[in-house]
Amino acid sequence: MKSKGFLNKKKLLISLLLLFIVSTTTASASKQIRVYVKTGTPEVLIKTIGGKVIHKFNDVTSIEIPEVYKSALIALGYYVEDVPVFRILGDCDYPWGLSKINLNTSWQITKGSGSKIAILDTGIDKDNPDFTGRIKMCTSYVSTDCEDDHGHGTHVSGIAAGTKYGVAPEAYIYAIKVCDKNGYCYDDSIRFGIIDARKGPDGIIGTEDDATVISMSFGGSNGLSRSTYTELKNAYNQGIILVAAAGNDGPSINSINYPAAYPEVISVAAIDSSDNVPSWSSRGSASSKCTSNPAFKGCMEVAAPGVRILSNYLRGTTACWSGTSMAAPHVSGTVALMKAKNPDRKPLEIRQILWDTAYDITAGHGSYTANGYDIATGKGLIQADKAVSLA
Ligand SMILES: [Ca+2]
Ligand SMILES: [Ca+2]
Ligand SMILES: [Ca+2]
Repeated sequence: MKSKGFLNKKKLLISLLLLFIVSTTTASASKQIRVYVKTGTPEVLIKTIGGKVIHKFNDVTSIEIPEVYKSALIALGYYVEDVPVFRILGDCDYPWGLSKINLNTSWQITKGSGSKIAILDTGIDKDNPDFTGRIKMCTSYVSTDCEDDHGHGTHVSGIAAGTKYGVAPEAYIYAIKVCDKNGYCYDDSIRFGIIDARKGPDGIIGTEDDATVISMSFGGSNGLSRSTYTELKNAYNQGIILVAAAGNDGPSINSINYPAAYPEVISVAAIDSSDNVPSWSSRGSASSKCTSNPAFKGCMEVAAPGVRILSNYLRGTTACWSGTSMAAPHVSGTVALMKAKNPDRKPLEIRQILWDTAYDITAGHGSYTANGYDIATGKGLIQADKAVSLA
């Protein structure tokens, strides 16, 4: 009886197959799916429909078949169950950079409340709930206001201070738009942006609401104009910590962009989730001066997560991006935490603590690195827990 039933089923199946083949040639040519059937389901049948056995258990057998035949098997009365598919927890399914810089103990001390991070970029996705109530300044030297029409500024802001993906999720954000929708940032816009950061929302330099840190994820091989550089130095002398992406022009030596290459600006390299330095991350000077004082012109200072970083994007969505642009706001956020704990720390003190507490990326980790100071990662990967506790 049983084998007779099978033969009938098979005959019916083959006629069904013909129908399917006629009606769905393109689909059947493409997609294979994996399903469980009862162990003992005739293998000749599985082969007939272009399938194959994958794993056999006592009760069920997993097989791969063209997707179009799944319903045919069910129609014939066979037991068919989808084999669920899981994914490895990849490095862009969560903001891995936050655990990489060790935020847990620092977050027990502060989440950045009281600090103001001025982000000179393409603006910000203003109504994203991850920034609600914390965008205390919104100016633009490119368009009507700080609304982001590129995505870069929102991504960087999310890393520095976003609620879900940010290092300092309680810091205030000064969204200062100096870069246009194509990603170009003119020196005159930057100069206005630095002045805004120096003043803060009250429009007066030297008051409580002046920016704590200026985060700059832009760069170029030429320096700023003389007057804009003067403005940047004024900001530094005012006590504002300056952070910039080192650039994506590696691996050649001396490839740090401006403004990161300036002595006043913390130059930030990128590392991936395994502490490797991507070839594109710019490299600093090999001068022996850098070893003792990475604030010297052209030296790399520190490294931070910058490969496959999950953060906010336009219209409430997220994006997974790589670049020293993504590394710099990890440092800006960490500086915001340090200054939230101790607002009296001067820029050079903050930098010294970042250098002293950094995790050395050694020659065993990727190329172009060495024990101690190196041109790819400077003093190494920033460590927020240690830096905040010493701040
Ligand atoms: Ca002010
Ligand atoms: Ca520098
Ligand atoms: Ca090193």
